[in-house]
Amino acid sequence: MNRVLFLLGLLLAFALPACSSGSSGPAPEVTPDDPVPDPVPGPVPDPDPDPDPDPDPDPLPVVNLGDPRPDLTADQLAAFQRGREVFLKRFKPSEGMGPLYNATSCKSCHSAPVPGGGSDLYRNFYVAQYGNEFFASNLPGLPSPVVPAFGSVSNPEFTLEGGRRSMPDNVGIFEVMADQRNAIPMFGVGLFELISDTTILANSDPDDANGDGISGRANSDGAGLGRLGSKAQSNNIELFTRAPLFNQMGITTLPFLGTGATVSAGHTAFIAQASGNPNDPTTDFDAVPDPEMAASDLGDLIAFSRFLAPPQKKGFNEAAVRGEVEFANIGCVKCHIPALESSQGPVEAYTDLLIHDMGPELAGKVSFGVPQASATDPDTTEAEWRTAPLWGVSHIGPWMHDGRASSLDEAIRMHGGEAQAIRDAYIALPETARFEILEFLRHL
Ligand code: HEC
Ligand code: HEC
Ligand SMILES: [Ca+2]
Ligand SMILES: [Ca+2]
Ligand SMILES: [Ca+2]
Repeated sequence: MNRVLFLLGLLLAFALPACSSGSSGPAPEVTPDDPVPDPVPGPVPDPDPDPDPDPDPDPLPVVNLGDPRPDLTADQLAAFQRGREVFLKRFKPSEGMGPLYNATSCKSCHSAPVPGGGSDLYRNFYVAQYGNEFFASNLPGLPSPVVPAFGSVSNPEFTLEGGRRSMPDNVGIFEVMADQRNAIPMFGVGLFELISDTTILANSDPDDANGDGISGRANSDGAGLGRLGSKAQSNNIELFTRAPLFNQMGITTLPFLGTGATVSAGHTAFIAQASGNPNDPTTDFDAVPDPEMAASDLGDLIAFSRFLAPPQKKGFNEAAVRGEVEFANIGCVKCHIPALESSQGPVEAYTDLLIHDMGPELAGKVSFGVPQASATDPDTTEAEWRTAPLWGVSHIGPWMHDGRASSLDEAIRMHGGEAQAIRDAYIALPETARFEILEFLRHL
């Protein structure tokens, strides 16, 4: 990992005011959300210099970011609306929040530009494990690689500084490996569940049989083929709701559908290795009896994530039309596939839902999931990332898995590894052509 960024990240994570809780005494009965004041507006999405002069002659109904999908039944819409309240709700310790947490609501991180979106850098958190390539383990006392920054813990391996946890350099003789994460937006993610394994695997080329330098491969959660998360490590929305509830907020739940929520059966291409049983209840050691969330609220929260509408394209101006052609010509579409077929028509997310080695600069240290076997890639996924969906991409900076890019142009220039040659082709373009590609991205 980039050492400077890592150190900067440490500063970001630990130097910001942690007025939330003193480390001594019982957790106060307040909602310690947003310990940091509203941030100075961070990197703003690139301004759109062209206000789309020619209106679409036959415009689609406008669906704004954060709206529900327009095709929902009345019951689904009602569940979405109730789920939105759960998503916005700040949980209190008396309601089960904690004892360890990074935030007190889903919206704390998925906030920009509207609930369901991304977040600024100050909300970044760490994932960490210790060990070596044969054996990697969560930090002592933690149920997952997510390292909660706040809350009380009795484990002496950790120190608490003003309520914020500090990351040890080592556990025993083993180095601690840590990466940062910046929230990724959730608009349209429910549609990823409707894309079949066959469709996803059709684009994978784990051994780079066609010799184009790109070996996209599928990831899995051990039971079902992955679609969600920065490493496509998770199969379905239920898992990606119960996990942040527990790991980010300390809210325990019973499975809603459990394995019944898995949207595709385990695939024989994968080693059978379960990475957490979806039928396990989550439990913790605070005074509030588990489960801490009613099944009805959990179901509604799942409905909210599942039914968020995908971002809607803006009518393309001439520059965006040319940019779309260049985006295809130089090969961005090899990973950012414009549309994948689903049971409800094409999903225009500009991703293959596969993971790619993006080179040493972007590589992390923590592996997630059980990837498709490959002759060219290791059995673990440290260096690989899911092709980021590009729909709505101009609304959700900062960019890349840890928010290290503060503009779209910078994000593209950071592509390495399998994307290196195509990144170089982008840099070699005349400036107008680069502008047109960015203009295209700003219309997605
Ligand atoms: C502390 C910040 C934080 C909080 C709080 C948080 N998230 Fe996230 N969310 C993230 C990050 C970071 C990712 C990407 C994680 C990864 O690396 O896979 C993410 C990813 C997701 C995704 C997958 C999106 C995709 O494109 O695959 C969903 C769904 C999601 N979160 C739902 C929720 C829900 C529901 C809640 C509340 C229970 C929640 N999140 C709370 C930071 C957060
Ligand atoms: C080899 C596959 C591959 C190719 C080719 C590729 N990308 Fe990407 N792209 C990715 C991956 C993987 C990520 C996520 C990396 C991360 O999160 O660190 C990404 C991220 C991005 C992002 C940031 C999105 C976000 O939400 O943070 C943009 C913008 C982008 N790509 C544009 C492009 C453009 C333009 C091209 C062509 C010049 C291109 N990409 C070529 C795989 C690829
Ligand atoms: Ca709890
Ligand atoms: Ca290939
Ligand atoms: Ca409890």
